[in-house]
Amino acid sequence: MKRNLITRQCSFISNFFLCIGTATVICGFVSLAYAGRMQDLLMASRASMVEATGTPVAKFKYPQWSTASMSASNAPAPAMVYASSVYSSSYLPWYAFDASLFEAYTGLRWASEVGSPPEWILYDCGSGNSNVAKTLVINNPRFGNNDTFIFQGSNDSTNWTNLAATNTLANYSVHYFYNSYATTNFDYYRYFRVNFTVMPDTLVSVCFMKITSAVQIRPSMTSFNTPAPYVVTQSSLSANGTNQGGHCAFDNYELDDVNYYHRWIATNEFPAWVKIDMGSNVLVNGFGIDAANGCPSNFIISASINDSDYTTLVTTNLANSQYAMPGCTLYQDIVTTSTTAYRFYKFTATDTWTGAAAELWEILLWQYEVE
Ligand SMILES: [Ca+2]
Ligand SMILES: [Ca+2]
Repeated sequence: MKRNLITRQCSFISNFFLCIGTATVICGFVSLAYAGRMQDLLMASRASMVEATGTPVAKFKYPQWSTASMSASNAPAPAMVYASSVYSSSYLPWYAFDASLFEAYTGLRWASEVGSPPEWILYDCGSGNSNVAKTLVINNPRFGNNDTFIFQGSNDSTNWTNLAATNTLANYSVHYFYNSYATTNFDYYRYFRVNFTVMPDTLVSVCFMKITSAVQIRPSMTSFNTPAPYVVTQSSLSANGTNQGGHCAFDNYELDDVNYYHRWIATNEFPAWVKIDMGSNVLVNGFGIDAANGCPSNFIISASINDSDYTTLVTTNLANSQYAMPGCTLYQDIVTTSTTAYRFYKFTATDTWTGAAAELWEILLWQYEVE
């Protein structure tokens, strides 16, 4: 059964992505202007995952999987998202899976009705599909202060197995912060849900969720070198405002109420790059990218063991496309087949869609386990 699942996944990927040589051509795109608002985003077709070539081809212990970027409760098929209740038609469950990170205050989110727990939100992989979940990413809610939840899996949507320990989302004063929770159960399930069992505010609200078979392997950086041994450097820094250093691309914040921006923004010179030193060689074969105004159109992800000799892992060249990628306004997964552990990972923009200074709001580092 697992072989069938892998075959299905590979067939899907091969149909969906076009890979040429060691370069990568991004085949998914979003039909939006970078400055579009959330409503515009919802009209967009979603590029949920981009595959990059690399050598050698990895043999992954579990299929490289993450939840789709939903554009409706049942799109893209066969995935479906639903919940125990909704506050109103303005707070639909699939809004939690629409891949927009930086919308916690005004953007689209799922909200439950006002009532008593439990309330839950459910992702269905679709008939005949099942996957392993190793990480749940969920942002703190705008409403739903200190909600306690349990992450669960099921194959009949009736009998549920706990996949991770019970957790509590932090106070919504930091509701733009998003967290990664590792699971301890690696069985295959069709259904995944987050079941809220304690709701001090009597309702729960979630802007962003992502479930994946990868492990998030970097911490939340609170300065350029905290926590050790991680160190973030950059080619240049804009002098505009605070919280725009390179480490802000690795801080798990999109925005906050006080300082607003938590992003890296360079001066208007190219190439512009931000780099993270992991302190030791670590395998990274998946990247989650999110950017906005200065979204790179020409973008390279490279890696090195000595900070001198760099190997290109991902290259995009979409200078002639208005659909700038990667991660332009929407969170986007980029998956590689790299099996090599590197110490330094570098993210270089050689141009942006608008020609404005390069920005990267958030870079997640994923590791899909290799056999
Ligand atoms: Ca959302
Ligand atoms: Ca950030």
